[in-house]
Amino acid sequence: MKDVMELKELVELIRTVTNMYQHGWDERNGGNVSVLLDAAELAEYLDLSRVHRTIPTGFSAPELEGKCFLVTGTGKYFKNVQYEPCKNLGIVRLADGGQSAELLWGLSDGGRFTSEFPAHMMSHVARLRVDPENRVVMHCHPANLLAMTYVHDLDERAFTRTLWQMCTECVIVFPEGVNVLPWMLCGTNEIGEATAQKMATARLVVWAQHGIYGAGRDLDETFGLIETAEKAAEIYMKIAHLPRVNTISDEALRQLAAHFGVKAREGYLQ
Ligand code: 2HA
Ligand code: ZN
Repeated sequence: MKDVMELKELVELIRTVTNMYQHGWDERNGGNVSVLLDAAELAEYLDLSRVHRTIPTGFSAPELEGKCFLVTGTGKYFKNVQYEPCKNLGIVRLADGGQSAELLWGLSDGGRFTSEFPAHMMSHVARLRVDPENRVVMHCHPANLLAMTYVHDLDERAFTRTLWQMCTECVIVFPEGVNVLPWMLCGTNEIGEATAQKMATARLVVWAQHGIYGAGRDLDETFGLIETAEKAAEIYMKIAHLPRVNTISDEALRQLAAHFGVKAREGYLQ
């Protein structure tokens, strides 16, 4: 058996959540991340017949039957993950049509996976339908995106257009735009279902007055999506109260999309 601490996704997740904490996106126990693992590869690191505990999930997701995920634990602080990964993270395999999670590694103090497990698992299902290579779902609380949801129209087209106008790179990084959910109670199957529905058309979903969800093929892509949207929101919060003298025009956004070979969300440019 190889040492699980050398599993690439585990090494990268520890670095990523540490970085997220340092960015100020994950105060206290804020935020959660899940990474879909390759079960055949995981079998080189763990005895997959050895289930430590079985934890009910409270929802069903037949598409995820037998799939293994590396997840952050509920109530765990991202700042502590690098020092005690085995206590703060877990590797689970979904069973019984997604209704239970078999703990294969981690959560060594008897803890559970993230309280946002429904939103994560349902988002994986939604993203895998549109991109079979999607592996990561990430949630955090970046201050400027949150601030923006207090002062900006939550209409998805308007919200996206503002972000695109704040930095030249935005339309290239997230040409499909950003979807937005109004404030909803977190940690529930309802917000999980609503998030997954929004994930069908975009890799970024803002939770108004709470935070953001990102999805992508790896941790770098997903972190980078949130980082770019948060940077744009930061610029917006710096200028929102000032007279706007210049902007990035729709014609410029069209040129960017054409030059970099991406398709801006249908109907979002004038
Ligand atoms: O505490 O961020 O949304 C973790 C969260 C809940
Ligand atoms: Zn949260």
